[in-house]
Amino acid sequence: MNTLFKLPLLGISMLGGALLVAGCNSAGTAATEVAGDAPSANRIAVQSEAKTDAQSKAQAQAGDDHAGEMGGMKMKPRTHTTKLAFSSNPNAIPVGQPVTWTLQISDAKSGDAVNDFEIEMTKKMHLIVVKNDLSWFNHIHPQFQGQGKFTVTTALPSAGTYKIYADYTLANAGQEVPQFEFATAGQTVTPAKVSIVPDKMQGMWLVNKFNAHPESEPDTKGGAVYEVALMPMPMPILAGQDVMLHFQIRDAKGTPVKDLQPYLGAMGHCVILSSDTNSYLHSHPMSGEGTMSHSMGDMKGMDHSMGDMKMNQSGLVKAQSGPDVRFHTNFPHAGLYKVWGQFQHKRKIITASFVVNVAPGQTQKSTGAADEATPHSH
Ligand SMILES: [Cu+2]
Repeated sequence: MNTLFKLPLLGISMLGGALLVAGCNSAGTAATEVAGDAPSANRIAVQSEAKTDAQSKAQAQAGDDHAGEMGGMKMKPRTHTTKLAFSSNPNAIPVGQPVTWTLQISDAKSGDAVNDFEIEMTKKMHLIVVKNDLSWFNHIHPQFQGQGKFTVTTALPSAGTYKIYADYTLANAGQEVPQFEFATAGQTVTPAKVSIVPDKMQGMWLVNKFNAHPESEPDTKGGAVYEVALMPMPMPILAGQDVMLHFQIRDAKGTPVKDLQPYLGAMGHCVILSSDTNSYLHSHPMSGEGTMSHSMGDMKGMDHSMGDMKMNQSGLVKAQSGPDVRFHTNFPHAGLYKVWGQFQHKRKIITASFVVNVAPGQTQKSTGAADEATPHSH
């Protein structure tokens, strides 16, 4: 696994570059791209040309079950970089009403539509939508319409600034996650005032309760209550070091749920954002290999296949399991992060969120840019 740390570092230094542009298409909806020269009032795009190093590591580690493919993807030369143009109809997005969003992906240099999307976790695009104070989260799947175009119809719960992370993998360029900010109707894009506080440990665990909801409808009330526990290992979490995020899904009374259903081809999904909203990590459950190298007492009797993916050739998971689902990740910087784990039970989605504090790693320097230029191998 150490070899993963020696891979070229791409991307995170590019996250800081925000470019603004507005344009109009013939349908009367405004489109905003990540590259261009005219500023826009309520649209801000932040292009991440490549995944962060931490993402590479998290993905590679999470991808042990198809390590050859993941390894090959990492080494693949980047033949092109894409840009995202976001538009909506209507252009001013009213709160609480379904609006159709269009995400146009094109080659950053030529402007040509990009079409070589690979299917990752059953989808060509995973779109994470957050309010930019990290108080609200959604995970939706725009439909590919051809010619680089994706559309999705979705609603936003309250007025303010939202940020999207369009997570896709290209056959000829690997994974890219352009970010984009926009405001709801009548609002202007305002910088995030994220005031998250770390969840308190209860012994080894962070424990919160959540209501299950229909897929991609986080605001639908009335779902069953679940208790979800998260044990980060080791504690404290250190920047630049591998960490395991061990989730345990329990019912409202605290009884472990042993019949979790696969969700999007995995036993769970874990999305992590830094409190400045710029660092995006998306992790999939660990494979069986090496996952029991830590032997916590509370894991006694745990089936070794729990939380592990058993892929068939079409990449779909067959197993049903629970209550434990474990992810490997690696936080790039010290600071606060919000973690969302998503799991499926009885055809409803449990979105469990926690705030964790990441302490400086041993090799971490004080300047952000330098951190990313220096691989942390211990
Ligand atoms: Cu997804």
